[in-house]
Amino acid sequence: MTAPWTYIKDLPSREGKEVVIRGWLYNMRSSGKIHFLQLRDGTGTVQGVMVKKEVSEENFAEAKGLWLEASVEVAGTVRKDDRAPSGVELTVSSVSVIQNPSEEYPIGKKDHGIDFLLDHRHLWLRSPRQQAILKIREAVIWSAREFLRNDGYMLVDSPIISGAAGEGASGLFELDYFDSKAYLAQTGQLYAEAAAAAFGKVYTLGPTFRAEKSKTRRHLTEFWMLEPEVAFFDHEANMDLQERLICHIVAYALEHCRRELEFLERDISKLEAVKAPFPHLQYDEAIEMLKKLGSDTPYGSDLGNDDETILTKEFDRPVFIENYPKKIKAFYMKEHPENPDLVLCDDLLAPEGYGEIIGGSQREDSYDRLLARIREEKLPEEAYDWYLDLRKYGTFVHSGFGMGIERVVAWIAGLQHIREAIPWPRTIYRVKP
Ligand code: NSS
Repeated sequence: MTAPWTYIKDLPSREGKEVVIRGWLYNMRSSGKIHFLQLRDGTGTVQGVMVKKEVSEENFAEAKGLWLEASVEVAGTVRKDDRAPSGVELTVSSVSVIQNPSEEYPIGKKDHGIDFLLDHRHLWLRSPRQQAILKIREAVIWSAREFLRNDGYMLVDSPIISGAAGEGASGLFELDYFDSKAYLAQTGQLYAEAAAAAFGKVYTLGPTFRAEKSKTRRHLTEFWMLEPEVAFFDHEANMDLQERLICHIVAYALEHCRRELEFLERDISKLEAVKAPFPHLQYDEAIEMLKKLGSDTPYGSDLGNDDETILTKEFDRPVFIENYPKKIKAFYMKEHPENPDLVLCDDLLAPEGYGEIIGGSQREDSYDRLLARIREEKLPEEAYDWYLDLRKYGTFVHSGFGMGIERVVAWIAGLQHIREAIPWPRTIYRVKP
């Protein structure tokens, strides 16, 4: 009888047992009498020790001819080994080759340029660094959803093909939609607002698209956004939710992704400092502070990328910037009750130079003022008739925000560039693979 197929992560509990593992050869060393096979199966890695005199001659020779990334089924006995990271290794009794590549694996040990690696993203995903990052991404999404669900939020999916711009007319991907035009969603927000009137506490989660020509380490043309929207939450309650959500995500990553964070050499003490309460700056205070830090961004302009970098290096935890001038923000934001030139909104900026991870606001709930804003911005009124209906039939104070998944992952994982925070990055010059 053949030994049972076992995942590498489960090997420590199978000491002394015979097992079969299925996976790939990611490295090999050989002394002539012993092959050291480095094996991985997606759940972990283990060293297989194949001793010439303990296996058949043909099988030993066959193993020697394996190229990196050969797919294999390896039978052996699990042995305790204190030097191994997982505490075990595998004494190999046989290697059965599923497929041996006929040429050398393109990603070697030498340093490859970023374009080469991105061209080979389909293979690059197999590297330990990319696996660590994508596990952190999965943990970010999972922990956010867990937090929201436990707090009574319902996931309501929003469409990707839409007839109206969610964030203003610039940066829209337009597509031919039979006899008319449609757009790829820039945000699920407007739909989340409608859902909030049905379910109270909701969120959307999905890919969003921006035809932005920004070639920065913070911008993708396709990125994932988590967007809570809450009935009867004002601006203050909205920021409180953001703070609690971010604290939960960071705490979850510290608890469940410690190995990945250590592998990435993330300074964990910096993440441990992320505790409520987060500091708050009003927009004008942020501009003043930036001036002192050497920025020449004038009052009335949005913060630039460099502004976000220098400002957030001053903080050890995320910082809220509140109440921006109306003229640089989206049409749906509620006017500030004490200053009609401002809107009730916030951006949450991650520390250590990372910058904006969340943009949120209280929404304009007056039909007349919202219509006036749509006209002011010269947006096509007929595309927003359904959105205006929300203010016609039982309008309500409500607020929400969008958290950029890749921005949060890049910050938590300590990445230089957002492109590694998504399996298949889409940027101005890249739609393949
Ligand atoms: O444009 S946002 O600031 N806000 C919205 O889209 C609102 N409609 C969200 C809402 O209130 N429901 O984008 C929100 C976040 C922003 O803070 C970033 O974290 C992320 O989305 N974001 C991006 N990530 C990657 N690449 C690009 N281009 C990008 N744009 C925004």
